[in-house]
Amino acid sequence: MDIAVFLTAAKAYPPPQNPDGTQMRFSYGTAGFRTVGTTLNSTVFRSGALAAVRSRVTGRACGIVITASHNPEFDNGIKLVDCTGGMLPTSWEADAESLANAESDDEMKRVLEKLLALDEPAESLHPPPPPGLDAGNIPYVFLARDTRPTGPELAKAALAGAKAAGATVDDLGLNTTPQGHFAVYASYRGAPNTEEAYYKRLAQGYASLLKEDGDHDDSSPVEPIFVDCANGVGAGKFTKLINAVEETGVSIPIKLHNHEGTPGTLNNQVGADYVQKEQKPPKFGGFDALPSNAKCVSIDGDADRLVYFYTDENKKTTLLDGDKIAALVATHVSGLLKRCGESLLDPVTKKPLDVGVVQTAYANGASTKYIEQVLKMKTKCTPTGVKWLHPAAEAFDVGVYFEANGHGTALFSETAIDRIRTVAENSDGSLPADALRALKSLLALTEAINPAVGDALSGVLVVEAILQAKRWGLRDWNTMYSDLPSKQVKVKVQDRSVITTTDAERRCMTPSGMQQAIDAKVSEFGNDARAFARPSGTEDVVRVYAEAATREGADSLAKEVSKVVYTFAGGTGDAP
Ligand code: G16
Repeated sequence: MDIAVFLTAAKAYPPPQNPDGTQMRFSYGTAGFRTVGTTLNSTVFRSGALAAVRSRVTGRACGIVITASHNPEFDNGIKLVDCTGGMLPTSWEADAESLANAESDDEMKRVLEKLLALDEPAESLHPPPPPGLDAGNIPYVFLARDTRPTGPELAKAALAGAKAAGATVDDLGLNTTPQGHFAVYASYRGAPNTEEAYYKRLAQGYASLLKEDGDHDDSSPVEPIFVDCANGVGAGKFTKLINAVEETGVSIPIKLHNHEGTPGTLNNQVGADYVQKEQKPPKFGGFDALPSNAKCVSIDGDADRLVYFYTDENKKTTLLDGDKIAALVATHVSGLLKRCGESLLDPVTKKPLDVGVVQTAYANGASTKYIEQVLKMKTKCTPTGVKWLHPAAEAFDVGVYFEANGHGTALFSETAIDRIRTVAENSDGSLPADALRALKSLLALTEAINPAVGDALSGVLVVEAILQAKRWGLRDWNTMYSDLPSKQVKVKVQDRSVITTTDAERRCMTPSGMQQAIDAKVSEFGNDARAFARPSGTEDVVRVYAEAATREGADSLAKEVSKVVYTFAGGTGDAP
C-alpha cells in the first residue's frame, strides 16, 4: 500500500470539529462506528482504508456496510466485515478507532504501518479457502449501504478510502447487512456471491426443508405473513427472495408493509427494535386493521433482525422475540438430531455432535430455563453484540444464537456439515427412512439460513418451515414457555463510558456503589427478579433491563434501577 497516496486522498475528508474547535472523536461500539450521519465522512473514508488493509493482511476480500441499522434515519454507521464473513475481529477495534481519530498524517501512518506489518491468517476457526482458489485482486472490498439519506455520500467516502488504500471495490449498492456478510463469506469459499445466488440458495434450502419435513405434496404455508419492513432496505430484497422461492415451485405468502412508497420514515415507531422494546405493533403500516391473531413480523432498517408478533381479539399483543426464535430453532435441530439416531456419532470417539445455544443477559430467564431443562441443551451467555455471540456459537458443532432483539442464526461447523452429508450420501439403504429425511432436513437448514450473520429474510424462511413442519401457528409456538414479564428502558447520562461491566454485562464494576444499589433494588422484587444496566454501543444511552414475576414488578424494578443509574452515572434531563 502506498501510504503517501492514501494520506493525500485523506485531505479531502477532514475530520469534523466540535464547537470548541477540538476534533470530534468517534468510538467503535457494539457493531462498528455509529452516530449522526453527517459527521461520519472522515470516519467512513478511513474505515474504507481499514477494510482494504484487513483484506491485504488476510489475503482475502473483506467488506463494509454503511448502515445504522435500528437507529433513527439521521444516524448512520459502518459495519466492517471480516474475510470469513463475520465481524471485524475485536482485536482490531482499537486500531480502527485510532485511525478514525488520528489528528495528523503521522498518527494515521503509524496505525496503518502497524496493521500492514501484521501477518494474520484468517480466523483459526475457519478452514482455509479451498486449495488453488484464486483470491482475485487483493485487496478487495465489498461495499453495501442501506436507504438512509446520508448513505450515497458515505458510500462514496468508503469507496474513496478503500481505493486510496489500493483496493478493488465491488459496489453492491443498496443492500442488506446480511447480504454484505454473505458476499464476503461466499467469496472466501469460492462460492457464488451475488445477491441472486444468495436468494436462490435460501429459496432452495427452504423448498427442501418443506419437502423433507412435510407429509404431503404441496407443503407451502398458506396463512399470510404480514411483514413490517421498517421503511428500510429489506422490502425490495424480500420481493427478490419471494420470486426466488416461487421459482422453486413452492410459495411463501408474504405481504410487505412499511416499504418504499408508503408513508412513514425509517425505524420511526416501526421495525423490530420498536416492536420488541415497546412490546406493541408498529404504529404505521395498517397493523391495527389486520384480522385478530394475524401472523406478523417486524424487521429492522438493514434487515438483520426479526421478531414475530400477533394481536388477539382483546387487542393484546404477544411478542415472539429472538429468544422464542432460538427456542424454536433449537427444538427443531435437537428433534432432527434425535431422529438421526447414532448415525452422526463421531466415527472414532463415538461422541455426538456438540450442540449449544448462545444468548446474552437480555435473554428471558424462562427461555434459558427451557433450553437447559426441557431441551437439555447447553447455553452460553456472552456480552451484547453479534461479534461476541457468533464466535461463541462457532465453538459448537451446531451453535444456535439469537439475541432477544432478534439478531441471530444457526451455525453448523464444517465437521458437522461434512458428517451429515457423508452419512446422508452413503446410507446404502441401511438407515431408517426417517433418519435419512432428518439428515436431509439438517442439510436443507444449513442452506436456508445465513451462515455468516443473522438475516431477517432467511430467518422468516426458517421459522416458517419449522412452523409448517410442526403444523404450528404462533399461539402453539408461544406455548413453548411463558416469558417472565420484562421491561427495557433507556437512561440518558452525561458520559455513558463511566459505566463498566463484567460477567457478560450482568454486573457493573463502576461507578462505585452502583451495583450494590441495583442489587438492593432487585432483592425487593422476589426470587424471579433480575436487572442490569449497561452502556449501549449503538446509541448514546444506558440500557436498563428488568424482569420479575409480574408485569407491575418488572415495570417498577426497571424504574427503580433507572433511578439508580441516573443518580450514580450522572443522569441528564428529567429524572426517571
Ligand atoms: C447492533 C448489534 C447487535 C446489538 C444491537 C444493540 O444491532 O449488531 O448485536 O444487540 O446493536 O446494541 P446496543 O445495546 O449496544 O446498543 P443493530 O441491529 O443495531 O445493528
